[in-house]
Amino acid sequence: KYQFWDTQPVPKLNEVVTTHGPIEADKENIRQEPYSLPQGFMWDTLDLGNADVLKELYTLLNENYVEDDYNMFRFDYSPGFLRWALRPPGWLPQWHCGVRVSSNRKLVGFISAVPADIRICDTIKKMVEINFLCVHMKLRSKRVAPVLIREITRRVNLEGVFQAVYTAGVVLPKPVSTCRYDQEQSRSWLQVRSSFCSSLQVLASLTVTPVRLRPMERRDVPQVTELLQKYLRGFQLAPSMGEEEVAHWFLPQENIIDTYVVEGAGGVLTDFTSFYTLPSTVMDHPLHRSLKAAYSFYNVHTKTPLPDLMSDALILAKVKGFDVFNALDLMENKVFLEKLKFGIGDGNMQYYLYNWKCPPMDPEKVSSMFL
Ligand code: YNC
Ligand code: MG
Repeated sequence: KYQFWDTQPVPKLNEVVTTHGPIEADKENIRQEPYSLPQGFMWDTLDLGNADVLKELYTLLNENYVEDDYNMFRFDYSPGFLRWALRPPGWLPQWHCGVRVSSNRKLVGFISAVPADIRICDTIKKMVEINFLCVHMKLRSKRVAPVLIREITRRVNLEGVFQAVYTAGVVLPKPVSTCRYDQEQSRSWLQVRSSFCSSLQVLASLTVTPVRLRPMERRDVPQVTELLQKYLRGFQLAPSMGEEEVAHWFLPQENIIDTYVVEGAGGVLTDFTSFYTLPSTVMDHPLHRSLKAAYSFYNVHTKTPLPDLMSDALILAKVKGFDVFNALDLMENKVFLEKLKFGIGDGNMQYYLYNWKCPPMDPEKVSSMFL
């Protein structure tokens, strides 16, 4: 049934997994030559430090990347966001893998890997996160995607890495967990708006009383790292981040990532909340062209109850001009999703591991956020 995926080191869909560990051993000899693309296409490593190249990637994704189930919205990742997402500590240029038309050099395909230490239950593994797989609409259903996946796998294997983590809206062999995503954004938009209305009181008081949250600063990196590491121990699938990674993923950047910390007595940080900016293009709509959406990232609490922390995050997002706030039902999010009257989404986000077997996990045990 799965012509490509049945050849890959992933569990079969109907397989009952009870063990933990790699599916195949690390390879000794890695193929040196790139995989062959169809005639007329060529590989090109994208230099995202070059503004023109970054713009090309932006345009490919803006016109061809993920849409919701009803083809009403398409993600509109900004160039700055893409640079942030694709150049974390340890990034490698050859893992920004593009496909161009040989004759006119038009960019028509892309796949990326970034390094990450991932803990699955009791094992921490050097892995990559695979993201931004995209094939131009005119090139669909021609089996280009499997070539992109094989090629990025080869380039990752060449660096001595043999496991990966990725998410997708589609069901493939075999999800390690299934999270619910609020994909019906127009509905959640209205519902978040009404929950904002009921929060206006709080909003008003926030402007006159000392604000509980303040933007994270560089000096907070050690404390935020410690808070995050401790908190993530409670999950079965989670990244393991040092200070360098935390600085990259959490220090606020305008229109990319927002992180707010709660500072208690003596300068001790007790909680933080973060969300990233990912607008969507509203397709074929005469009035609205773009939906400015915030996506919940990592929220860590030791003192502030999670619903209070998140209600402040919603207010801040509202003040910053976001139309909608989205969250998956993973980690402890269900606690505030219900309380803060989030609309229940009907889309699923599947979490996958490549070349690693482990029993399925409840979304509450998953703490690996994908951009
Ligand atoms: C998908 N999203 O089942 P079978 S998510 C993985 N992820 O294979 P063709 C996918 N595989 O069934 P098209 C997939 N979608 O024969 C489809 N497939 O075994 C499989 N959309 O290939 C599919 N981006 O080229 C089938 O399909 C085979 O032309 C068919 O291209 C697919 O980034 C795609 O949703 C998704 O741009 C590129 O539809 C295209 O349709 C497209 O004939 C819009 O492909 C954008 C979109 C996907 C976002 C993402 C994560 C990707 C993970 C890839 C797997 C990584 C494995 C680990 C590698 C490193 C290992 C190490 C170490
Ligand atoms: Mg294709």
